[in-house]
Amino acid sequence: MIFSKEFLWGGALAANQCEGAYNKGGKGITNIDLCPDGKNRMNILKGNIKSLFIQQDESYPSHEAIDFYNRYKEDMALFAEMGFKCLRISIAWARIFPNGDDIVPNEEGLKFYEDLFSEMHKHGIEPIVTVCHFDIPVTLIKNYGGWRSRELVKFYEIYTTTIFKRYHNQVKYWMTFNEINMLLHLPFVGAGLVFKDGDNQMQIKYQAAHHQLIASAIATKVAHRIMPKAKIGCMLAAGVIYPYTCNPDDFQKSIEVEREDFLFIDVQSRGEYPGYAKRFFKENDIHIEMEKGDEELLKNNTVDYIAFSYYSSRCVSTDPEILKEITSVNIFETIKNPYLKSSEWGWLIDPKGLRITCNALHDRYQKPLFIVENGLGAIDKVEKDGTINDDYRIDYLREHIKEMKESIKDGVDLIGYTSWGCIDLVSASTGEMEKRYGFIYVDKDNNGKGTLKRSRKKSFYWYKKVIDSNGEDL
Ligand code: BGP
Repeated sequence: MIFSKEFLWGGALAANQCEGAYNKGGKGITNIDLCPDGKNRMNILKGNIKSLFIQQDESYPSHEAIDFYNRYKEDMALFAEMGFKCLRISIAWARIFPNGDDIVPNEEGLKFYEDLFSEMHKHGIEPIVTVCHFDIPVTLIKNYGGWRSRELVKFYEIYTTTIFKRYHNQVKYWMTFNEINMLLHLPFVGAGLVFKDGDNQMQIKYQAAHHQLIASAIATKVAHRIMPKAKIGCMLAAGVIYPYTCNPDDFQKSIEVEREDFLFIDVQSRGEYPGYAKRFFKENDIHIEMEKGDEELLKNNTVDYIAFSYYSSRCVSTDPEILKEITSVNIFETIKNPYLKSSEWGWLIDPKGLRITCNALHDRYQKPLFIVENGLGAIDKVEKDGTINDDYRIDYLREHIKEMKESIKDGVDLIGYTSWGCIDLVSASTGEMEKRYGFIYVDKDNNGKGTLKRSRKKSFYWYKKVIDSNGEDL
């Protein structure tokens, strides 16, 4: 048996992509509630187009999503049927503090997650909780400029302290920010940043990143005080970066690109900005404004485990001719790797890259690792008899789990695996419903039409078998 008896098998969701009920239960509006589907979406996610009010002629996928808010009991029963040991969810900040800067939390929101956690425990499912998975109360963006303002540190501290106190008996595993490095690529999503012409975007992004890193360290400190047994993790959008050739310039570039992401985790796990970051800031005229005590705070409050998402590897080159071949995986740019196939959305499929990524993170941080997102976004076809034969998804997951085994044999301390979108949900990048990741199909299309009925795909039965056999029967 390669996986330990305690290995946490499960699935992962995010509030803004599954809950819906965007204005119910006292919840406030968030940045994600203002990201419509359609042609402007990507520029809004990047902070290049400002979208701070709901427009009547737009449609917003997060508003209904898959209505998990009202249907979670039914969904939990299905997760339990698959044998889930854990479920990763996120708390919507705006359900707890609708504006973000409210004095008193919203009891209805607090109660919602308390009931959700009780329902999980009823089924023996351990909650794995992301404190902030992209959604930020929009008032914090309108009145403070999102994470560019240091004031958000205080609001985040009040929010996290509130939920840690309320759920300390129900939740042991926490993550402070989902894919913290996403802030560099989708700044409106990752940090509520909207840019004006002439803004020094790099300066604003790295200052916002510093605020999040400080907020994360404070939350880690508070969590350890309130819940001595809790485990607090950081969360990285990960994936090995290959040099396109053995030209040393290509290799050096791969290191530099990888460090853009590692920078965040180096701070959260090792407790300080690495030397390469200082050089990068200096050479790019970036000045991080720090307060007295920031360095000690970072040093003394590092995370307990490293969580990460892995969908794909990337490949970089310094050759202008090769650079013409650029495509994108997730929202990252990459050279098309001739050794790899890609998904219907062009994301490169690289199971071995997962083993390489696990080993790199293990070698670098020597802390437990948790794969909290992995999966294949694909179009599923419902057959006349109602079956959904998603063998492509099973193949993808099987090959990745095989490589997880290899990494455990390599000595990596892997504590769990939650595949992304274990029930179909809204795509973060495109807003589509038909980019599906789930073991459970949700009857809803890209136009928002459908009954929202849930049904089991072929992969549902396969994953149940995987969990039953603790990863032996793939
Ligand atoms: C990650 C996010 C998730 C999720 C996933 C898949 O970056 O943490 O929220 O959505 O990517 O991406 P997409 O939904 O765009 O297919």
